[in-house]
Amino acid sequence: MKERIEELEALFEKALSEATDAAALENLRVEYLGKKGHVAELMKGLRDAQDKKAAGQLINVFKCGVESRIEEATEAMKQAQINARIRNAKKYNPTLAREREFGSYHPITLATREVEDVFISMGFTIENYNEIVDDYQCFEALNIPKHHPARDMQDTYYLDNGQLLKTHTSAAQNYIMKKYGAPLRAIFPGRCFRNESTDACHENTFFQMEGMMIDENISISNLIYFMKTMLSEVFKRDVKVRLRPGFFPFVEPGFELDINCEICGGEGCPSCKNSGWLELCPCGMIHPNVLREGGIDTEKYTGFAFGLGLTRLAMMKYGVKDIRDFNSGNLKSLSQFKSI
Ligand code: FA5
Repeated sequence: MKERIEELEALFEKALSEATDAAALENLRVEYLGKKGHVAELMKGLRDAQDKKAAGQLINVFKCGVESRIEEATEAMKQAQINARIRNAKKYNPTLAREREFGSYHPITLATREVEDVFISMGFTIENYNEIVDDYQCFEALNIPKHHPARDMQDTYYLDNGQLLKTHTSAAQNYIMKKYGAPLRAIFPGRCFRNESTDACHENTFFQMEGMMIDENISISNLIYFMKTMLSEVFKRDVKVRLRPGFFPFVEPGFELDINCEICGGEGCPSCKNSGWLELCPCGMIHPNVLREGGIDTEKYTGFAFGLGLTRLAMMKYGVKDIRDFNSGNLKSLSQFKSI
């Protein structure tokens, strides 16, 4: 009996060391402790043993040993599984927030800030104005009465109450003149809306930056000086521009300031409608009717105004071929501007 138990103990230890999962342990339990297992077989042999008491004690010690070894192995296996799960689980990383990709400024925001910095350094204030305005602000106060043909160039979206989405930042001119009076130097960036078909250089929603300077003895040379300074500071390189006569009812005289297309170098491409030039910043001397409507003494003061196409400026500055990319929400293309 003793030899048989020692033999079974050795076999059991070997099998136990080879058991790698719960199923193998269960098989071992059945093999040794089950109804037809080795312990039951030993108990049967007890009948023939000479010293039944001693043999019974040996079987009992063996049985308890098997039970506790299987229990220990089961516990160890459970613990190993838990440890493996912890090891393989994604670890909490307290520095993760710092490793994450940060968002980036939209290129139009970057361009706006650059232009703002230039004008702030020249004593201009930055003003804000509504996107929803009324007919008076957008047109009538700007010397564009009802049925004036100039309205055709700026169709927009009308609300049921007669208000409209502003077509140009000039819509704030009257409000700002009335707010500050003369003398004044102000710029006011803003989103504009036009009901028109889109192409590589036209959007139905785009940004402009209006600028106004009103003081005594303001002339076209002041206007040209500020436009030149702004462009050289923003582009930080020589850019070719041209000034030509332009008509806007709220300035007299009026000019179109075009930039040589930075995409094709003036050869002609879809970004400049194949003309080699892009209308960028119309400007002019503020019409006396507009000054008067804003409460400015036209005997004493004159002024200039400009309407910079901020979205087009961003196109030219960053080499964006299609204006529609700016509103596309394409993070892949927009996020590359973060380091600029
Ligand atoms: C105006 O909006 C005038 N208010 C500008 C002005 C202000 C003139 C003060 C004189 C004095 P215009 O419609 O041309 O003008 O627009 C001005 C600029 O905005 C254009 O040169 C262009 O750069 C930009 N712009 C106009 N329409 C669009 C459009 N659909 N998509 C993108 N940019 C546009």
